[in-house]
Amino acid sequence: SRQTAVLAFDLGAGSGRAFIGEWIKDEGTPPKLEMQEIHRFPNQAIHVGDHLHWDILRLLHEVKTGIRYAYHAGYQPESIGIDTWGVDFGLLDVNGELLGNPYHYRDRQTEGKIEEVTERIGAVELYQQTGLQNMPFNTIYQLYAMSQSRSVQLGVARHLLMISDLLAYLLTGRRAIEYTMATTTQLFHPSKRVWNTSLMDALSIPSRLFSEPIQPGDTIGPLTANVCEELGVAPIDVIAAAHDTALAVVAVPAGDEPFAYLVCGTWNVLGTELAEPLINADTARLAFSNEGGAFGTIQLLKTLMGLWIIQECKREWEEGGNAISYAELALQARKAPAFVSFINPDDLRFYPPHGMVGRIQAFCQETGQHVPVSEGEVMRCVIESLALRYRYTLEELELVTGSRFGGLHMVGGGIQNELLCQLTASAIGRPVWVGPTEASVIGNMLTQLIASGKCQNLADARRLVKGSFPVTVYEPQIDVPWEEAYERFILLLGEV
Ligand code: LRH
Repeated sequence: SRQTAVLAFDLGAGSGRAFIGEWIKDEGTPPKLEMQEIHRFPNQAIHVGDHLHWDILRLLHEVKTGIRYAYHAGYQPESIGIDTWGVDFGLLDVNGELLGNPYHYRDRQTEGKIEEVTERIGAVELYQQTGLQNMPFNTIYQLYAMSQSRSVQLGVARHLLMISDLLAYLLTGRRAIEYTMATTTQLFHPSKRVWNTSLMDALSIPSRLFSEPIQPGDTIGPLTANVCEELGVAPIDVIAAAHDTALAVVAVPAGDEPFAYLVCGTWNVLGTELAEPLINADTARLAFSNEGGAFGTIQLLKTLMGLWIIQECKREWEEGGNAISYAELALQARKAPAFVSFINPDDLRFYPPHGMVGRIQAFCQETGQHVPVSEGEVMRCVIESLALRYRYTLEELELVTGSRFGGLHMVGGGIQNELLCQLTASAIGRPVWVGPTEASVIGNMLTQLIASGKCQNLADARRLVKGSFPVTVYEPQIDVPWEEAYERFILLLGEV
């Protein structure tokens, strides 16, 4: 058999993971991808003074540890890919030194900045030029906030790198900004596919920071001699992976037909793959993003509240002395009565950390609903609301694209929540096809395999996913009054 090993790092807001992917080709059978977990580590946001930061040096350390572990486990990967969440960045000075710790996208410096920027640019113009949903944490608002507060770092910075680019730079010494990550900044022109320097000028964001993006699969460079010596490894090439969301879509086991997907993690990203951006009055009104996908695709999507609410509730209960597992929470949610109270999960009040249970209760109180108290009641309320929100967004997606999707592909860590998958199928009244879980990791591996010629293209890569990982189908339950629940939920979206 012929074998190739690649090493993929996928860093999310809660944890980072390293996996070895082995591409295996035996005589007479289609190739297969097998994966092996090498390392897993927490990613912890840190409050410093008034700000919330990522601990970038700890993350660098963990990535190095992952490389070392891969060697210890007997692998000699051909290449390494690192992917992370979007929008966040590090700034380098003229000597290439990192200026400070990157801000966390939940840092409060961006509060009110959507309103200020919209005031300056105009809502219609802003969407026309960026094709992106206005999320308060988008890079544009972070940089605008820094510029407004006369950030010294911003004043002396020469280069901006997104978090994945930054980690690659700290390992290789090569500065490159990858295209799909660039498209999460809201400073990139979606159809011209260049940096929007006039928008930067209008907001006093220095355009000198941004270099021409490279594409997923392009080589960034080999590990530096220092890193090789420190880790006792060969100068392996680091390959540009892509935005974690873009990579998760690469790993959706879809065929040739248009498909809808939900990437389920701390965030939920619901969308469809297109060849060209779709920017019109409907996509503007409904706030759909045109993010760059891997291999020339455009991802028309909406970033929705994800499992963050559940993660925060769990943490709060734990801190209150009630250490309860996800499995136990799911069990209690199953037992709790259905359709009692709903929240609008995308209400901005649910974005910041701490006090989540109280905020859910306040929402229910303000909207005249039963206030959930037990863990099971709170979970039931959140999971049903997420499922109803998916239906709402899927219908919006169908409205703007004119497609009717036969079902929904669900990928990402959140699909381990079986109740969420089942309730989603029921809420949308169609099947959901669930898997794979480690979609971003797999997409990362596929990008490396396309770069080395083992996979021909995106369609070929998706065939490899289908041949290598199982998909679970959830059918909608029809004996439950979802329609009535959905009507109540829609009323609620307008209310707060
Ligand atoms: C998901 C994600 C999403 C957004 C958010 C900040 O991990 O990348 O697409 O960009 O993080």
